[in-house]
Amino acid sequence: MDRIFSGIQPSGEIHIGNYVGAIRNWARLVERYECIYCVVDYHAITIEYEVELMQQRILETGTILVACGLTPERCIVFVQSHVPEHTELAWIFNCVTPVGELERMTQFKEKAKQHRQNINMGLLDYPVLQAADILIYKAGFVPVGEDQIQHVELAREIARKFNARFGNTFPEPQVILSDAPRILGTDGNAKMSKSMNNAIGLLEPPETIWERLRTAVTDVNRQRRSDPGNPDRCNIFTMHQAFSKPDQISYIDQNCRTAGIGCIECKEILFKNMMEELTPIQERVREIREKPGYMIDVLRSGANRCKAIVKEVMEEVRTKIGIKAFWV
Ligand code: AQP
Repeated sequence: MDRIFSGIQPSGEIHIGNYVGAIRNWARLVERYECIYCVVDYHAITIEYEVELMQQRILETGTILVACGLTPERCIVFVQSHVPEHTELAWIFNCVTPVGELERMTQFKEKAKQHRQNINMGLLDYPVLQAADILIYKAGFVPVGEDQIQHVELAREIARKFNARFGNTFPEPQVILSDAPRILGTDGNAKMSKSMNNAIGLLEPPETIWERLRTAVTDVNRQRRSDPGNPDRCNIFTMHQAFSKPDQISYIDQNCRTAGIGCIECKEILFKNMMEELTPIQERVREIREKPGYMIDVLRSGANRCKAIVKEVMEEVRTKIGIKAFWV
């Protein structure tokens, strides 16, 4: 079975962009692949964060993954820092990665603008650690949202450079995109992000979710109820494509263009469909939270399963680069 790896940062509230862009797809892929999913806490410390909240966020992120169907019976879920070989391999990859490649990464440029007061090495090195996360499992596929395509391309390049210098070791991983690889925020402008005030949280109560949808930007050219709209320019329509049934999607497409329905009616249909999908997840999250120690066991056994895999790969890597303990 081919192996899949992907990760999510515990950098804030998981939102519906993370869900339809990544997590929901991860759950679908467990049937066909050997899947390893990771809460990437070392990535999350590359921006300012609240130390006292981190442990809780890591646990909460893992809980959401399990509640979305990524149970330990179907795949591995673990925390990046629990398997320190990821950072060891990142250091080795640093030594084959040109700095110029990292400086041209779109995410680095955007984050550097957002965090001018803290443009640290970790922010620049982020994709190298990501490459190590993927390649340490020799994963062939990486299911991510559109924003991560460039980083996976870099992981391929790092694999090529390592293989060329030290001999064939790593596969070149391919991206798998979901059917909703880019959801904009409620501002209808920027990518929905944990760190921006434009997200709809997966665990938010229905009243809050409705309020965010009700006020979300639609096609800006549709000023009045009687104006025809353009679904291709409307982020609510993109969300319909992720949450609504095919007949509803074509109903909305046609009736938006002819002003047959207004934006509020369109949002009400979306809200109903969204809650149908989110309510069972929210319930499962509550159930998991009530089982003391359950998540700790999931994450501990996930880390142990990963350690068995990475031990062999790191021995191979250390040998190939000429650095290994003399007694091994
Ligand atoms: N808006 C989005 N639409 C589709 N997919 C998305 N993803 C993130 N935002 C969207 C995908 O979710 C997975 C996990 O993302 P992440 O937590 O590792 O990092 P991120 O892309 O940086 O997510 P955020 O929410 O934007 O967080 P911050 O604000 O902390 O940077 C990835 O597969 C990502 O593509």
